Amino acid sequence: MRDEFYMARALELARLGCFTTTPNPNVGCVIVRDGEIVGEGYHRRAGEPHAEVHALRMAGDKARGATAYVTLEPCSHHGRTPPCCDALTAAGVSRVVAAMQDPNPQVAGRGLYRLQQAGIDVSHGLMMQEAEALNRGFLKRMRTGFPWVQLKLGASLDGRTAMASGESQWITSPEARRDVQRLRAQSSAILSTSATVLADNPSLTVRYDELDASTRSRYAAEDLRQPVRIIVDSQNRVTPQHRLIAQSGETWLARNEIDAQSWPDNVTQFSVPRHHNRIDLVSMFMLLGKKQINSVWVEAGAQFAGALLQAGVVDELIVYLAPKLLGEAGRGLCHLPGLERLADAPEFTFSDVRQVGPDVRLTLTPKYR
Ligand code: AOF
Ligand code: ZN
Repeated sequence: MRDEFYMARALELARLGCFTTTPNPNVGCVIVRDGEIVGEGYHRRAGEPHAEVHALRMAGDKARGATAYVTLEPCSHHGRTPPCCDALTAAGVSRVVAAMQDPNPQVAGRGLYRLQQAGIDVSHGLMMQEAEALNRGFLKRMRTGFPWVQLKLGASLDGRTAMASGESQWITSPEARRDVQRLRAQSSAILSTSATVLADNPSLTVRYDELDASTRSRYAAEDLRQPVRIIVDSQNRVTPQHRLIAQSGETWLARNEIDAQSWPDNVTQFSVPRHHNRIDLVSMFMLLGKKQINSVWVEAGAQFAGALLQAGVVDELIVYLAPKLLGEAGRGLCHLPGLERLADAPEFTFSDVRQVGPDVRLTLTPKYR
């Protein structure tokens, strides 16, 4: 019970890094001696000290004989920073409780093994589900090479995204849009398509003053990070004049062929193999994984939403439903060409349902067959 209390605190600390650590995971650490928390820390940004180092610095001499609770196996490699398992050993910690192993092939059990070899009492698996939920993107990328993909959709009660005329702005509420800002801010990248860029000319940024107050209390304005904007643009239709090109942070254009125009320094084109004259989505996500993108937040139209689902690359669907009816002439949520039999209809399970302002947010997991 005590162990769970301290691990819950370590998880809470780890969450403070959820807007800033990418491509690194969120990790928290609590050091306890004689029932007293003597050190605490979390990983804030790649290149900065790991959670354990912050906690050990705070604990100082009190780390000797103490228990360290960490939400992820302490690292054993020299990355941007030296191995945490050595730091814990040098500080004289006598017990380490990890919520889960680090699937990073550079660590993968070696951190725990080396602590054990140093005579430290080591265990793992405490509150593992919570620890998994903390780092869906990092863990999926380390295990499979692919990023974690969330597809956002917004619709009326009858599943319409726009009137027949295409008029679509503000179907969902300001509260839903604030929620989207927070989820964008937690993602490594925001992905959209040239069709959306040409139709709406969006900026696809995180706007600090549009985040809700509780998020702002955990995420300082000076730490604001712009997720990479990724645009699927197989026909090279995006131009340097589109609004997102002028935004701070990076923009990556996924294209079949790279053009010779001059683009600002923060814009990169990358070439992706073709699939039926379009971008091959599986290859693209694999490339994004190689580029250390942990998680992708997709905001696009019905065509692309359908293509992602049919390619089987969606990990989670986030649907905001507004309590309005747009009628039968309105445009549908998802374009699924070739779907004729009910038996072939994509199916999902609800993992969360909650009200956001006047709207409802549904979180669903696809059932891939
Ligand atoms: C830990 N504690 O707080 C974090 C860990 O480049 P580096 O040195 O920052 O190493 C990054 C890797 O270290 C990352 O891929 C993951 O395996 C692990 N992250 N480990 O012991 C931490 N952030
Ligand atoms: Zn480390």
